[in-house]
Amino acid sequence: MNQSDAEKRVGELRALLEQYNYEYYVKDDPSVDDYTYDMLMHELADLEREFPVLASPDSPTQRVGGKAAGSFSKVPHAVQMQSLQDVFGFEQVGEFVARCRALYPEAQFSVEPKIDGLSVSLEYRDGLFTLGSTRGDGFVGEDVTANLRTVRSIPLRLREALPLVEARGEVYMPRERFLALRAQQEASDAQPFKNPRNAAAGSLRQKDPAVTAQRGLDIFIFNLQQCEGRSFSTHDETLRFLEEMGLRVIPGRCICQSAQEVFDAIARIGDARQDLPYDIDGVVIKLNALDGREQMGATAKTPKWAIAYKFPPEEKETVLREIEVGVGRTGALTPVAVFDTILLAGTSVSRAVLHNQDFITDKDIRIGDTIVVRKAGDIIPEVLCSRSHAPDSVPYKLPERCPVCGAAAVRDEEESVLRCPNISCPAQLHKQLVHFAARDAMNIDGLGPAIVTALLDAHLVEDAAGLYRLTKEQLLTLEGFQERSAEKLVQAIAASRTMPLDRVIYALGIRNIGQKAAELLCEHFGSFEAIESATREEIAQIDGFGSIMADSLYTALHDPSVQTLLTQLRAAGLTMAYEKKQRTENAFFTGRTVVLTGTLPTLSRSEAKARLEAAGAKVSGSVSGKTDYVVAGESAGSKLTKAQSLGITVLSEEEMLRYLESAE
Ligand code: 0OX
Repeated sequence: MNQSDAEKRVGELRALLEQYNYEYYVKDDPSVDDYTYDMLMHELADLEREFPVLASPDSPTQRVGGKAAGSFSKVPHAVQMQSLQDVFGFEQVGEFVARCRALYPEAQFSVEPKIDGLSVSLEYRDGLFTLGSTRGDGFVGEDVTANLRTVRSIPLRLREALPLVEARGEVYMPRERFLALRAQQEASDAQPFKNPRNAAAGSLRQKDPAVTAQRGLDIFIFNLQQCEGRSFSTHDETLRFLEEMGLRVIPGRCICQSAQEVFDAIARIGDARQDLPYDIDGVVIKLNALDGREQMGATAKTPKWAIAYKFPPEEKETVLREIEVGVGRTGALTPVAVFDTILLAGTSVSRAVLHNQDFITDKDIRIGDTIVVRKAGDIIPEVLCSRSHAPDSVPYKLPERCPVCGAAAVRDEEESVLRCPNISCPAQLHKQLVHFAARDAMNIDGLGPAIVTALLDAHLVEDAAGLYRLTKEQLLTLEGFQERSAEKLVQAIAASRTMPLDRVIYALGIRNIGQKAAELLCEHFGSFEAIESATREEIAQIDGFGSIMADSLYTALHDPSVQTLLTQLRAAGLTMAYEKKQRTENAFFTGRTVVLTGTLPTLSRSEAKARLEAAGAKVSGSVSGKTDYVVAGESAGSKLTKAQSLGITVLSEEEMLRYLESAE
């Protein structure tokens, strides 16, 4: 074939493949089978290889053509990507309708499902897909073009080559793809994504577009951000235009006039929710007239011409098969409901904590009951109530004895918790040792739950002090240990002898004494001897300590078994020295409140926290108006969304490290 014939055929093939792609991914109505599609794709790829001058970035062969990027560059949005104001009741929806109607008595509304994914902008110049970006803070996002090109329902070329079209949509992961990905992650011991939204966000932020391509992401378009070469008067017209251009526009929307019509549309979308192959978390109601957008105006982050009605937390019925009783680190016996697996708020759940006997008795939850389980977004699932008892069922009573060691359980009246009082209970010991070795405690690398089980089963250790007597030869008797791994563990244990005092106190796993409390204690008393001889009252006077914490600590330190352990730990060579934390002033972080969320690429949560605190930041667990920065990693969920909706600056780990280093 000569070049001019090839050029002609390449043009035909591209047009055909674009059409088939559109039918398959956008219209969900293919006219050819996969085999024919693949044959044509191969023919095109072969021709492009043979005639490299014919290659083009918008060719259907080039979806996964982009390079793996080191990081995503920032892109300013020409038109702000606003977020929506959430409302939770029909009353507020009615008020919104009334506000619009005050300006436009004939106002019409576009009522659309609210896709639970992440918002992106797609920019087309002269008909070609030139830039795809995340929302970021609404003003500046990240360039994820290479990854978005792999999303098959995003056309690389629009049907008409207008100078500029910028469309906004929601990238999401269909539920089935999410479940398959999760199963795969669980099988390979990778940290699984919690829900389809996190999975979509994580997949879109992959460094390698080839990985994104495999994740099966999809998109629905819901807004025209800007357009040169056409003008419109309603939102509905813009969506129809975007559809004509070949984009996959949000389905299931309708135009309503009265408040009642809007309520009915919300109810209809809510009823159909279960049957959709993707998650929606509410309904968006928008004023249809575009000139009304300017009239109504906006707050700093949200338009006044649209609102999001959020669905109440999802609830489902299931059958309670069993109540498992777990033994916690401090001996608390915790009942856990084990029920037939259900899909709730996008995640499959089969367990929920039942807290204590009072919780079970109040709700009269019995084994075999049909129960109602509820889950809202990332919130932990909970058993709401029992709907009906199975025939012959009896009220459930927690066991009187520890299910692991058989010791008679005692009731801690203050906390209405049942406890195993035996501090040598294997279940408690296991959790204590895992806690002792944890990264944020004694940081003994390589001493995880499985090895602790092996050590306890082989009776090689009986308490934390025993770890320091372990020899390489003893470890070699355990399955899975080799010379190198045994040596490494012995070294890691030895290295932990010089851990600062606050880490040792935290590692003891005393009830109510967390990392912060241990630090406060050390800062206040300066040495272990001073802490040991302090009275209950002296401890309670520490700023940040309450009487419960003081009681807990005092009781533990005067418990003969804890005292023996401490004596043995000292005999084992633990230095238990207090190191005053060096605080470096940092222009960026000192005095700021920072929230960490998601999995950071290189640092553990506790390492990141320590670095931030050393720079004078306060690290908090929840996002609020007081938060200055949110540092977000992979699979960041509701905290990130909340930060974005509050307009809080979101940093990547890389940025956090850069700011830490620049001022250290
Ligand atoms: C969605 C969705 C999100 C566009 C500009 C302000 C309102 N998640 O499905 N946002 C919007 O509209 C925004 N519509 C939607 N359907």
